[in-house]
Amino acid sequence: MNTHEKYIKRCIELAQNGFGTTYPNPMVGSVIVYNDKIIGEGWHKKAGEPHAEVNAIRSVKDKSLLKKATIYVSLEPCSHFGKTPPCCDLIIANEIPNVVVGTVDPNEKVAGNGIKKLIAAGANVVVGVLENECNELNKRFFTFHQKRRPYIILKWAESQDGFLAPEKILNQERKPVWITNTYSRQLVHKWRSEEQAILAGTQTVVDDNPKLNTRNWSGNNPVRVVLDQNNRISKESFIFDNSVKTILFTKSENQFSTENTIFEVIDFNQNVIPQIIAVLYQNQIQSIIIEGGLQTLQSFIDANIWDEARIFIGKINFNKGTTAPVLQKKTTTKTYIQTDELINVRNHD
Ligand code: AOF
Ligand code: ZN
Repeated sequence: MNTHEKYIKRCIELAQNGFGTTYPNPMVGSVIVYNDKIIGEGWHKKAGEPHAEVNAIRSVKDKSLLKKATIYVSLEPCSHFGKTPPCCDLIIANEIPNVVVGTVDPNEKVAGNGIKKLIAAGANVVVGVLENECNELNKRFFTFHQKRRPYIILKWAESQDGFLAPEKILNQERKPVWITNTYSRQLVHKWRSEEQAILAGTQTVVDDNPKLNTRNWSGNNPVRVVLDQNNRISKESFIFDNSVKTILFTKSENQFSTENTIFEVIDFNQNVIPQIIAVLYQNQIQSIIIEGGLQTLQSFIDANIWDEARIFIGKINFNKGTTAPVLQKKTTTKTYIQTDELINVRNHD
């Protein structure tokens, strides 16, 4: 690891302090170095509050050193007036001669303009240090701006023998059968709290009446997104309890939205996935976790519109039942949550 990488790595560490609080802004970290020593550090904490570079510059005690220093930032310094003024202008005003940038800001309001402005002002600018790591840090923000859709995580649990659910026993009330252990279930609630939205298909909601919240983890509840083409979901279901913002995709127009329950009419004769993600994009949703069933998960896979899959394989065997979704396995990592195997697949298409 060379010197630039060492300091950008520190920027990434600092940026991560903002996990969960910077939305809709990205996580950004910055360090200021003079004579191979860090003389200032900062990170972006919250939208509307100062950017990383501002906090880093403010933290430098002897401001006269800035004229000889290097500022490292995990993301290109901004060039626009948003909720806060441009960071480039502050760097230029403080006459910091060297700027090292992890990666270019995908936000079209910036998108290289910050770098151009710094170069035009005479700074030495290096771009693309630990670029992949800096992109990964803000995978949700990057996907949202570059692909104009949320970052999509597919999640399901399957039995040892590859089933999503056991065979339905006719004329008997169907109770949900747990595939995963309690630790995995809590982890799923943590994951839900990390994304802005959660999606479930009609059948899952009809069968399981899920709450789709984070009750086993302290954290934000994601926006609930539910497909209900023919208004089959009972109004008594938890998803209609108004406790969390809920968006329902339906085909009929005679549904009335309330403050927390919003009906969106889409054309179910067309592919629904692009229509859904367009609405999510309009709602500024940068990430979503898709919690099945089979039809919903498989349709995202078939459309190849997904970024990451998190698959639990439990200890249980069903022998018969609903087959789990089929995924072309790509970059895969495996971990274990007690007895459950957890497979993480990234889609790099
Ligand atoms: C930076 N440093 O620490 C962050 C940046 O509304 P504003 O003023 O907060 O601007 C938000 C945009 O600024 C955001 O969408 C992204 O493009 C950039 N974020 N830029 O120079 C930072 N957080
Ligand atoms: Zn900025």
